[in-house]
Amino acid sequence: HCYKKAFNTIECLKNTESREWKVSQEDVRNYTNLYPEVIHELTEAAKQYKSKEAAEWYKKALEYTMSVGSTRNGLMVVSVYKDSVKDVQLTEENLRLAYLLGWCLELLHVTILLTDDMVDNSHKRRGQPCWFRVDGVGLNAINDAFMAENGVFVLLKKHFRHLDCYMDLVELFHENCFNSMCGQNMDMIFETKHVSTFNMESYDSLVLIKTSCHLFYLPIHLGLRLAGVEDKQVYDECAAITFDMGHYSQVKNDFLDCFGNPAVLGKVGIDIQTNKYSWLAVKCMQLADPQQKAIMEECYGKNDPQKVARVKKLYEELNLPSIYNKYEEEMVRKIKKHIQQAPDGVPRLALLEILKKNCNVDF
Ligand code: DMA
Ligand code: MG
Ligand code: MG
Ligand code: MG
Repeated sequence: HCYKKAFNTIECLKNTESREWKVSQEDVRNYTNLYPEVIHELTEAAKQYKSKEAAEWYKKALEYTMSVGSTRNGLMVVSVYKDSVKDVQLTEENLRLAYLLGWCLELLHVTILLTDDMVDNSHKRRGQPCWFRVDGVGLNAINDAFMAENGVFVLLKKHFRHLDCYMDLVELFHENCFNSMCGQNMDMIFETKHVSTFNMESYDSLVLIKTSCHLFYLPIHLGLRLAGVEDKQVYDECAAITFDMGHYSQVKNDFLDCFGNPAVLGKVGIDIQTNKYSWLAVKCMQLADPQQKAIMEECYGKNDPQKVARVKKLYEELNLPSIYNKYEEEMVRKIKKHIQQAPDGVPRLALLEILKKNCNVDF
């Protein structure tokens, strides 16, 4: 029920839907069609130095984690690119570069998800067991995450080296990967904090770095850079918008971890058991009276079904689902307004498209 309600915010965006989106069905098809080629190129790269077995393993890991259906992340790059260049520049060759850059982004995303699931001790991702839980994989997944990350630079070198923006693209990947990993590290450190110390200010700084950087800042800035945008104001404006998008997206992720339907999400939430610095826990501590705080202190972060159920019940007693819905509505409205009022040069249609699509899908 809550899950359904959380999606009602899409209503907020309905009146922008009539316009044509930047990403067409043809883009989705062309982008998806590149998948075998991307896998092939990466596998071939791994085959150098006569490492046939390693290449086969790499292929298996990539095919398992970089699903052909996960187009959302990569297509953000395409959307921004298409919205930032003149129509005459939309040649087959240029679009192909945008799709390839999208796949590079997906590869970095896979890197982060691979390590995230190990650190979070998760069970499922995108509807299947996490890669490290697959028979015979285990800690090899650490190496696979490095392989995925470095695959980004294999593809960049092969396809983008001749372009002026090559070094900027490389730097964007390096910087945002570094920032995201700092964020993941912070997430792990925050997990050891006592729930009585949870506060919104720390939550905001965590989310900015762990989610916004790779999920929104990177794809949007890659698209701008590939398009050759030089206006600093455009980059700054986009950065501000991506921070809010990241916040919105992580709060949603935290909410659904507890109140979402695992069958729809493709993963099972364990934020309560693992003492996560989740928006729900932070909000709960903000609103709780001393008695309710005591319940949290006793039950949060414990791997005990009864205690987990008690925390969930407390969240409901404090009306967190409806507070969440209000947060979501206000945030979507704020981001939408920010986009609409952004100066020319900012890819407004692409950003609205990203906002809309992000309402439907999780990581
Ligand atoms: C951080 O949040 C996510 C990433 C991928 C930086 P999380 O661990 O809550 O994500 P998820 O719920 O998808 O595991
Ligand atoms: Mg996780
Ligand atoms: Mg995590
Ligand atoms: Mg989560």
